[in-house]
Amino acid sequence: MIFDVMTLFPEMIEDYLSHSIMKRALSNDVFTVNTINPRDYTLNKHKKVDDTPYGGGAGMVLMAQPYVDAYESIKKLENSQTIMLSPQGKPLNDGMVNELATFDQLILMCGHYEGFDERIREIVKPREISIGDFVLTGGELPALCLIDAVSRKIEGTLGKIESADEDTFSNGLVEYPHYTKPREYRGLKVPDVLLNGNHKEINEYRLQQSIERTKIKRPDLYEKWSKTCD
Ligand code: 58G
Repeated sequence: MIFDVMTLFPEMIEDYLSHSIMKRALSNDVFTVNTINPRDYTLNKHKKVDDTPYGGGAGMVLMAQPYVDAYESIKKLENSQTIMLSPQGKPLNDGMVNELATFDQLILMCGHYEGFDERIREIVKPREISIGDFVLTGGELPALCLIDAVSRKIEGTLGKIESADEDTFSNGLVEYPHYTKPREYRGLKVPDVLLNGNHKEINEYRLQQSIERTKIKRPDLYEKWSKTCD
């Protein structure tokens, strides 16, 4: 899988991906991340990528030409999709992440300032995705959220031990509580059931905990989950 990230700040993308599990997956060629900087496609001598809005108002708007030319310079694979990260997009969820993981290439468009000249949308016609109902100063964090969430669904990113299908949301429930050493910390003990080696009992306990916690912490998810159970 290839992620092509259009961004004015490629270091933001590269820095995050140079750590931990992302770094391991990249060095194992599980997926590839390229950055494309629209500033490299400017035609003016000051490499200006933004300008004041027609009609007035605060802030700057990203100019169409550098973004469109940068977009057109990207080699498109057959099974490819272009995504603009924006608060106007459809909110990302686990189902969408699974669907996005079926593409061979995702082109991610990150904006800044007050957003994009509308003609970028009209020409590129990207799918718009949001990571939640709030506004950020740039699309890089949402792009990284998407890359992280999608890449961990790809075979080879996570180890067997870190498997994604036991996680919150894959079964519609939040996760059960986890414990590690020591057996007692500040008088708080690890539940006995986790120490007895009976895996049938452990699985039952964990499922019960997942259900209870979902009911309390995420009643919205619990409603959905109980409906899929009838
Ligand atoms: C309004 C404001 C429209 C994604 C800013 C477009 C991107 C939040 C999300 C923008 C983002 C999200 C400029 C900065 C997009 C542009 C970017 N903020 N919720 N900000 O996924």
